Amino acid sequence: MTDTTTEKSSTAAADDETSEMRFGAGETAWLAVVTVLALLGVALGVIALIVAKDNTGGSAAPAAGGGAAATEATVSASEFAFDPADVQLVAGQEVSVQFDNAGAVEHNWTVLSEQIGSEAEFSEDLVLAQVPNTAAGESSDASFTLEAGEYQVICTVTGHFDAGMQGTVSAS
Ligand SMILES: [Cu+2]
Repeated sequence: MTDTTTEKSSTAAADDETSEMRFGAGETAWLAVVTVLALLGVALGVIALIVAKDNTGGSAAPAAGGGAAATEATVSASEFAFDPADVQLVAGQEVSVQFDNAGAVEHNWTVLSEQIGSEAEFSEDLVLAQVPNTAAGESSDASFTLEAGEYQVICTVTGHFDAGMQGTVSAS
C-alpha cells in the first residue's frame, strides 16, 4: 500500500515537470520578462526600505538618542523653523528642553494642548508648556510634564507660526 502511494506521488511530480516543459518559446520569454520585473520590484522595495531607515535614523538620533523617547531634548531655532522640528519625550515625568536661538530675532518654543491652523486661533489658554521668548544668540530651557500624546509646537512671536515656525512633540 505504502509503495503504491509513493509511486503515485512521484508520477504526479513527473507530470508537473512535463507540463512545465510544454511551454512554448513565446511563453518562456514572457515568463522571463515577468520574473525580471518582479525581481526589479523587490530590489526597488529593498532600496526604499534602506533609504527610509536611513532617514529615520538620521533625524531621530541627535534629538533622542536613536528615536527612543528621552527626558531631555535640545531644539535650535532660526527664521522660521525649529531643528529638530519633531521631538520625542517621555510621558508622565518631568522632561526638559534646552532651546538655542540660532536665529537673528527672538523666538520661543510653545507646546499647545490643541492643534491650531493659524495664528488667529492662538490663545494663552492653549499653552501646555513653553520655553519663553529667547533673544537671538541666547539659550533658555523649560521643564514640564506631558501626558502621552502628540502635541503641536509653535513659536508665538507675531508672524512666526504663520511663516511656518512649528513642529511636534510626541510624548510616550
Ligand atoms: Cu519665532
